[in-house]
Amino acid sequence: MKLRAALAGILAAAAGIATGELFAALVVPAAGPVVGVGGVIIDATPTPVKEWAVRTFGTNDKPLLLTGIAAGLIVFAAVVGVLGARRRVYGLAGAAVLGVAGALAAASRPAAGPLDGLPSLLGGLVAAGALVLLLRTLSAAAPVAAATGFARLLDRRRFLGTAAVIAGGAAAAGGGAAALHIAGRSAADRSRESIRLPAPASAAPPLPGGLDEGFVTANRDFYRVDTALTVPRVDAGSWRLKIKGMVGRPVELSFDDLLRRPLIERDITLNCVSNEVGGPYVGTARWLGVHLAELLREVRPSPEADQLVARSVEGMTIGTPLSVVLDGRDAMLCVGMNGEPLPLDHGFPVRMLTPGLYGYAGACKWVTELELTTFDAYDAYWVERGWAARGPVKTASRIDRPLPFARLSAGTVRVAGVAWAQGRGIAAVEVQADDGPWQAATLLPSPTNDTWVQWRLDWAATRGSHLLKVRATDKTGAVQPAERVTPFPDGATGWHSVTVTVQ
Ligand SMILES: Nc1nc2c(c(=O)[nH]1)N[C@H]1C(S)=C(S)[C@@H](COP(=O)(O)O)O[C@H]1N2
Ligand SMILES: [Mo]
Repeated sequence: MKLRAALAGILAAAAGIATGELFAALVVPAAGPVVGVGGVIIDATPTPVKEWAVRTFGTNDKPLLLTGIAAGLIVFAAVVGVLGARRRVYGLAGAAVLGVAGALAAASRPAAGPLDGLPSLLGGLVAAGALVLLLRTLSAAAPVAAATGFARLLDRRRFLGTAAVIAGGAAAAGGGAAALHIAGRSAADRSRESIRLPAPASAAPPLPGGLDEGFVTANRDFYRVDTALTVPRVDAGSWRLKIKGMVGRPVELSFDDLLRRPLIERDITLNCVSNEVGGPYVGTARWLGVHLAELLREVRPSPEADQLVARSVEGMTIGTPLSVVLDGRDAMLCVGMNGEPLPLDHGFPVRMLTPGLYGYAGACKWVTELELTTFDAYDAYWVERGWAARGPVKTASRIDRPLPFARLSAGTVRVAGVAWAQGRGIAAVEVQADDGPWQAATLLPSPTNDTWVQWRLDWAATRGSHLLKVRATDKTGAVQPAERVTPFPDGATGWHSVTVTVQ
């Protein structure tokens, strides 16, 4: 009896959630209950926990969060089922809690529309109805002790029959919602595939010869960091960019308007402020886009404005110092990445990119609005969560070869890696084995100061266990600091090291 009641709770919740998801997919595609609740959890998660999750699970952090939500829901629904079998109102209250919590979560999302609470409310109603139907088959039964074997069998069949119908309905609704999402994704894919990017008016210089493999990061290997539980699917045809706020002449641009402007093409390294020393959240691509400073001058920013806030379709906000965007560097609105339209994951159809700033401070993906304002007047998403308002990248270097704990043979060993200080450029990289002297590595040519530099050193490896360390010096002459600090609040520092064994 308890088992069946718990199962009733779980099935009713599944039916409610699946109906809510189907309704959302049909009417308000970005407002599914699960994504709404997940988004609230992500935004409310304290920064240290978030950092730990990104560090520990990387890009798997989101599937893991969804699994966690599902597990929590199953336990909650089972308890509601058992309580509801005792007193119907407990069951109804449980369904109401689910529906209202989902609706509040959806309505509180930064990009929420007026209908976003509806899918969850509908889901709550369906869950309540399904629960009542299932519980009725239980309570209609004669007291178990008095029931004959035959009565008990009939009873169980009534429950199983109702349960099967509700499970089938939930599966159909859930399947329908999933199919609609896949169709939506392929609509965005089709929009992306139909785009022909114009040739740049100002092409990137050809890459210098003699680079090692991996100077440019392939799109599929490019790290991805964002708070979006599902990748926003934007149709380039209906995409618009508003430029507004403290400007003399606000404008609204379409994707074609952007493509009609002279495009620049640049090789730029992008990295995440959350990257640990030696970490993977850095990559280099050849970006194609509109020069942002030129565009901004046309809207005539007020001299009082000092912050450019980029807003994305899913409600992310990223604030960039206006002086940085206008100081002559190649801040861009990107439409292309490595010869293709931007991949969906990397901000299709348009993202911002500011060389020399961490992604959270200058690289808004799926951007749809640029507002000129002041730092006093507005804190962007990550700044509200304690990260530094301005995010210049710190000089960093990484050993990519040999791998940590590699077993090597004595003799000449090639040590190699990358170093970056976008905007300033890298002047030198040095490697130290144990307490030995710092040895100057060879720098491979780099096309501009906005990309990383590949370096290599042939090291005379002797038997034993060794600690290899790397440090870089930027072109202002500043040596990368040895002191280890965590990524929070404005980027990690410290020298990357690997331990190897030489036989
Ligand atoms: N809309 C949106 N843009 C965003 C983010 C995000 O969460 N949402 N994350 C930022 C961060 S923290 C980084 S490091 C870069 C990562 O860009 P990538 O995923 O293309 O590598 O995007 C930035 N732009
Ligand atoms: Mo980031």
